[in-house]
Amino acid sequence: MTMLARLALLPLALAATRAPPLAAQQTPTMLDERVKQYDWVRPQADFVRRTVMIPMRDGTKLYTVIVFRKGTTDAPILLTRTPYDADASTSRKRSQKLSEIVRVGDVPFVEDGYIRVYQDVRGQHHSEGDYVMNRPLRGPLNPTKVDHATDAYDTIDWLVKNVKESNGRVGVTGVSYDGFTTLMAMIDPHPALKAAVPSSPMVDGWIGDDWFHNGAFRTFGFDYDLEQTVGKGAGEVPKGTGDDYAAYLAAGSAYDYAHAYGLTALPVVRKVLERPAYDAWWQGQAVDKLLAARTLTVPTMLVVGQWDQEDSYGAPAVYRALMGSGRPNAPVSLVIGPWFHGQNMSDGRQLGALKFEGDTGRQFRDRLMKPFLDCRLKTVAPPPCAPAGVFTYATGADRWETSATWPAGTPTPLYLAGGATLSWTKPAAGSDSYVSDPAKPVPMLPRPIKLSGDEWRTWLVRDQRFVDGRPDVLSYTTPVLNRAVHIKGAPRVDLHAATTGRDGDFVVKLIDVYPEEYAADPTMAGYQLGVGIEIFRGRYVNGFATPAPLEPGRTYAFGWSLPNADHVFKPGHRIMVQVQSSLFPLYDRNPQSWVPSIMAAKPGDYVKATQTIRWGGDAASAVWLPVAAD
Ligand code: PG9
Repeated sequence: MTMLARLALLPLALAATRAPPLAAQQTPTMLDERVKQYDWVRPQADFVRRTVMIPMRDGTKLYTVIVFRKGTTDAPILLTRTPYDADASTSRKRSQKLSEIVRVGDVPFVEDGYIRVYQDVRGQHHSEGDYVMNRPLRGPLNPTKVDHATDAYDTIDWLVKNVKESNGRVGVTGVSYDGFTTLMAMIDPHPALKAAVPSSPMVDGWIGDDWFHNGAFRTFGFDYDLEQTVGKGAGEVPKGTGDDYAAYLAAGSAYDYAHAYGLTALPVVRKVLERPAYDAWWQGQAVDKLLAARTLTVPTMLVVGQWDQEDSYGAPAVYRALMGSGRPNAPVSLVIGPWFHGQNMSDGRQLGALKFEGDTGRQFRDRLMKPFLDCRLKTVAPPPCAPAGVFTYATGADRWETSATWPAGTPTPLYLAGGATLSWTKPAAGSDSYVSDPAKPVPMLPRPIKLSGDEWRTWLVRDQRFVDGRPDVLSYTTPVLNRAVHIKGAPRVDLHAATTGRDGDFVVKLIDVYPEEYAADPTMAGYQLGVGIEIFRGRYVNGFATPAPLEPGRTYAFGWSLPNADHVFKPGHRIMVQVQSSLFPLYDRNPQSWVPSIMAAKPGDYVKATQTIRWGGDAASAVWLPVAAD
């Protein structure tokens, strides 16, 4: 053995002769095999993935992930600011292929040389700072100097100055909360912001987006609050795996439920429970109102799903606000597709039992979203920009349509009438009644109910025959249609109703009834497809900011809109309107006695009430359908 080899063995030899320390003699240890750092992006990857902490104007640094194909230069940036984990948004799979690490909806963009950027919003995941749900615009509701508008501005400024592969032009996009941050970026925007595509944005959480609909509280938000403010994985209220209907009914009021599961410890839960009416706090956050008060400078494509179970209100409301002044200063388009919440950015071939002509999500991205962005963000051979418009998928007819304005139909009354019928002409006066019992609320789905996963995504298109035979659900139906009825807009409910209670909810469903014989797809024979379902909390009949008890026996004219739709009721089908007084457990139960806040009702407050729906004569309940002149 050479001298060198012997020297190399010397330490081992010495160690063998040295008596180990006493502790080692008693507690043998092994090598801790955990590794602190592993970079899953390998040199052979076909993409670049950078993570940076971008400083905001107040010094807070926001974690930002930048991905693009290797070799990219002079490229547009597409930015999303999210509370849903920027890292996860850019590592769908741990892969060395760009098309596998980004989300399905992002593939066409990164494949065509876009720089895709995701950023954790202030206070979430790897970003610094405080997290405030839907952080209001700086001003009366936010005393600080920072909000999502300033954070977007500072982020865009840093990106165009520090990402050398950028061409200096930025688009923002996102779904739901990310649609909200997209809209906020349009307020006092950075000059490099050239286009915005807000999808299913949270716009007005009280009137028609996540927290309430027309004043009726949505219990779905409790799980979300936990996930967003306690931390990832905490997102399920620990109510067990049983029927959500039973769990909420057993708990009592929304406050009782929140208290039972410790949710009142969450500031965001307390904020909502303390504000049942549409007060200045809610009104001050309505993004459509914020945008209507400003001059739009960023070309915008608003997107929503016709069966969006979370934020069906926001995009059409912003469209109305931006178009309200006649012609906005920048192009504004609206897209309504046959989708659940956010499905425009994933597979759009099917929704529940409904099958469409191809992948409508991909069609939207390829034919509408990408051309809208390309023409404004690319500097190398950008295509010409198409005119703004309203692009809707006509369900029932299964075709894309373009309209110059929206709504694109003429309000046409479909009157409730005697014999559980619907009539295009005003009938003679009459009425129907039912007993609404808060102890037996009308379920939103067949039980057992789970307000999560696919059941949650598709509940709006579920066959409504499961409520057949319930005495507290009134159904009114047309004869079989001998011509198509095509609606393009938001049907308007005009319900003349009285209650023996001091308060009451009313739910109206507009339903497409398929023929009992349906050779095209026998599984759809007799299907009762909800085209629009919406609730109205009766105490707000005089105004959302001024709740008041109802006078027992007095007939009120309750008015509200159903979600926007482009739908064709085909010949051979029938139109049905259902009326009921609960939709549980998505909406908390109305006790039907008068209480200051329904969310804090006590067990003794819940009383049965007889609801009387009047039709014809001078109390002609109707659904005003936006009928298109096909
Ligand atoms: N629409 C989602 C949501 C927000 C708030 C409560 C419940 C759901 C979202 O913004 O992601």
